[in-house]
This record gives sequence, C-alpha cells and structure tokens, in this order.
Amino acid sequence: MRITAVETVPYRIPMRKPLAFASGAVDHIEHVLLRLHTDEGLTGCADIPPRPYTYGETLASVIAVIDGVFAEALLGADPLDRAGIHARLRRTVGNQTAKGGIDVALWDLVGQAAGVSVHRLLGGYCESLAVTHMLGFAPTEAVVDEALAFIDTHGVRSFKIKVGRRPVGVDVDLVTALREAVGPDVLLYLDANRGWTATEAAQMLAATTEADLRFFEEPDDAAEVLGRRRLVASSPIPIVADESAPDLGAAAREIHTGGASALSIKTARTGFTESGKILGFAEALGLDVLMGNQIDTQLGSIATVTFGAAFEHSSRYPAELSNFLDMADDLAAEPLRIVDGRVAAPTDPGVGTVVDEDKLAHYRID
Ligand code: MUC
Ligand code: MG
Repeated sequence: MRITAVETVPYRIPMRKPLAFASGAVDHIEHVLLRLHTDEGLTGCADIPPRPYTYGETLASVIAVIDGVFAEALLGADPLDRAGIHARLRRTVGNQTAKGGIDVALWDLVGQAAGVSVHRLLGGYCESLAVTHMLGFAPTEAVVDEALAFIDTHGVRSFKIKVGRRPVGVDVDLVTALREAVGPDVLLYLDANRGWTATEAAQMLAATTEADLRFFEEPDDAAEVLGRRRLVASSPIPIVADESAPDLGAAAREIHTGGASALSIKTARTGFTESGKILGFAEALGLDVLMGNQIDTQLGSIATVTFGAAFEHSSRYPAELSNFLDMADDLAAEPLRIVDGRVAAPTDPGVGTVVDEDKLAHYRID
C-alpha cells in the first residue's frame, strides 16, 4: 500500500459555549482535517487542533508544514513504514500537532488494512473510559451549575477545574464551592495553564487542603525552573506536566529535573506512537498519567479513547473526553456518546473516525 495524496482541509465550527483558561480562550474551532489517501482506496484520517498559545502552531502553519514539508515524506511511502516516516518528520523541529495528526492518520490506515480497530491493535485493555469534564473560567455559580448538570445528564464524576486567576482567592472560593456542591466522592483536580507564580500556586494548595484535590496541572511556568522544583518538592499532590512536556524528550527532562511528578498525554500532539513511549516511561517510573484534552472535537476525542482505553496504565483515571459538547457541531458521521459517565472505544477497523461529507462541505473554509 502506498500513500498517493495528502489532503489538508481547514474548517471552522463555532463553540456553543466558549472555553476560557489562563493561557487563552477558544470561541470557535478552527482545525485541520488531515486525510491520507492510498492506492488501495483506503483513507487515513485525523483531526489537527492548532493551539498557538500552547505550541505556537496556527491553522496556516499546520497546513504549510504538512503540504510544504511533511508531504514529501508521506507521498509514495507505505503507511506500515511508520518508523521510517517518523524519522523523516523528526528532521523538522516543533509542529507538534501536525506530527501527532500524521501519526493518528497512519495508524488509521494500518488498522483499516488489517481489518482491526486501532484500539485493539495497540493493546485493547478495556472497552471504555470514565470521563473527566474540563470546566473553563466563569463565575463560581455558573461553574457549579455546569458541574452539577454534567453529573445529572451524563453521569460524569470527575472534573478538571481551570484556575490561575488573580487574586488567588477567586479560585480558592470556586474550588471550595465546587467541592461542597458535588460532595466528597467526585474527583477534582486543577489546571492553571501557567497562570500563577510558584508562590501563588503554593498559596492555592495551602488554602484548599480541605477540598481533596487529586492533581495540579501546570500551576506555574515550568521554564522558571527553581520555582517549579520547589513547588513539586513541597506539593502534597502530583504536579502534572501538560504543555511543558509536549513530547517524549520534554517529558523525560521535566520528570528527571524535578519539574513535574505526573504527565498529561494528548494524542493530538504525540499521536499513538510517541504517546505509547511516554506511557511506558511513566509506567516504569510509577508516575500517574492523565489522558488530556486539546479542546478536542469528537474526531479528536475518538483518538484519545482509542489510545487511553488500550492500556492499563492510561485507563486508571477518568480521561478528558467531553469538551466536544461545548462545540456547536462536529464532523463525525456518528456522534460520540457519553453513557453513564463513560465513552466507549471504537470497534470498527482503524481509528473509527468517519467524516460526514456534507458537514465538511458546509464548514470548510478553503
Ligand atoms: C489543557 O489541558 O490545558 C488548553 C490549552 C491547551 O493546550 O489545552 C487545553 C486544555
Ligand atoms: Mg492542561
């Protein structure tokens, strides 16, 4: 099998409920649908979310690097030669979600060619994952209402709370109110997206000891190394590296230099291949792993559950799989469903990302 065409389609879908956090805000989805066509009539597909505030990529840069640089390594290649293709992609630094998307689309082809779901090809550990919902910035009452509605409507029992606002007391009050509203059995953790200093983050931890928080993601800027190390060493809960560990090398460096004590894995940026290496690294060191959300569409979330449910170590905690519900629509032909707080891994051959062509025609912006 050979790749005969590389298709990059930019599209735009508004958010039903915009999502704001310390490093940015999303009020519409502007993603790239990547499709790798082959001489055997199979098409590998992936959703690519440019996030300038996290990786420096834009809609235009994702398309430019794939069409102008990466296509050369893909055209004429056998999708089963993934390691060879990746060796060529690695010659270009950065461009994290463009590379992640290519890996997902290659695996989609491999799964379709084998007639097996990629979830099973990777490991097939469990059939579904429990869901964490990510709560963006809003007044306390609105955040509490959103969490209670997710518990009632979707059976979700885990929330990642976006924090990092000033003064710190605003978020202390939010977390306290949320714990009181949801009761003791719901899992709560924080993500400050580098919004605070290490000192402010330590104040937050000290002021919320009663709230039984489980993790604290990117409390401050990991590049301020000594502040971060002090925080990691003194924190009673794991400090999770997300944007400070966007690839395997960064994950290893952050853990070994004391910049983090747990890892977020996002298939949007490390695909399945590099995500697997990060997972093995974390497992060997006894580090907790969270399956993260890159403000993913249904197509992106399908990739997350495909990987997360494939391994024991990535399915220990609820995965961030629900923020597609903030979007007004999606390209997925079959809607992704949350049932009793869980999302099932696809069973069809490949990744299971089937695109609705009418919707693509409607939302494409090229
Ligand atoms: C998250 O976990 O940080 C917001 C920015 C980004 O890169 O991902 C989202 C969610
Ligand atoms: Mg994060």
